[in-house]
Amino acid sequence: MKKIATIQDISCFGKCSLTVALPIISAMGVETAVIPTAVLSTHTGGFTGYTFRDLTADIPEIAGHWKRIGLDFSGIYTGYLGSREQISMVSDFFDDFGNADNFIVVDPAMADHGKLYAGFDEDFVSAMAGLCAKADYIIPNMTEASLLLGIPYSGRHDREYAEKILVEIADLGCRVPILTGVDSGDGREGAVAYDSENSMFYYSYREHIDCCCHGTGDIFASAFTGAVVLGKSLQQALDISVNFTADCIEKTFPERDEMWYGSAFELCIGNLLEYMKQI
Ligand code: PXL
Repeated sequence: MKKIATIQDISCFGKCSLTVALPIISAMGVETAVIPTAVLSTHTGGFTGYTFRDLTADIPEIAGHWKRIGLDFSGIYTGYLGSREQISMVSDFFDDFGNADNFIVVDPAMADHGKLYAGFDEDFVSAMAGLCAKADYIIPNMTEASLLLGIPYSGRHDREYAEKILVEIADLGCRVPILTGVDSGDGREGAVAYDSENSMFYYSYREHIDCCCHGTGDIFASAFTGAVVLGKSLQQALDISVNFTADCIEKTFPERDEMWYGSAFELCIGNLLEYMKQI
């Protein structure tokens, strides 16, 4: 059975990071080993007064034990990280567990809609850029991509701009950057990837839905990582994760007042498994 190690926080309520990655990747039939970086009572988007238990000291302890018992993984996937210290530990984890037969996905989850998430600053952004340089795949949104490049967030989301940004991000060191939230120009929205090894772009779009739910970046990255581990090509993995994410947003749309904190991804897991068969 294939195994993925994923390193991110547990937001106990709010559906993101590990509470999204674990069910989605497991449902795909991939064993999911987790290193929780922190336990929060809720995620930080839209809630106030949340608790935050820092688990930084546990990261090298867990990794050290895993090393001693000889674990290895087909994929390593990181999401929201709480501090520069955690980024540096995750970077060590990549050195210890990354190899020629597996791959690393970094979702630089730190910003959206032109703004950094609460608690992050420029130093955090530059540490995250260093981590991205070690990854095979990174999955920023436009805000995160602008931060990684040190350019202002322009609000532009079109394909031409996405291609330009992707080439510049690849120059930072990552093999395949993937931008989410790209506007196709004909009423659709999706993701564009750039494989810097063959200089090819890959596109996948679905009809634009005028609803934005928290945690969709985590849904996309989880499905993408699971699909690549299971042997899907870059184009297939993009199509699977774009369609699954769009389904989740569509399902949430009628319930958006009640579901303002997350998406109804649970109702779409069957669709994901169908896409895995069909695509
Ligand atoms: O979905 C990204 C994410 C993950 N974890 C925590 C967050 C966020 C986004 O706000 O606050 C704790």
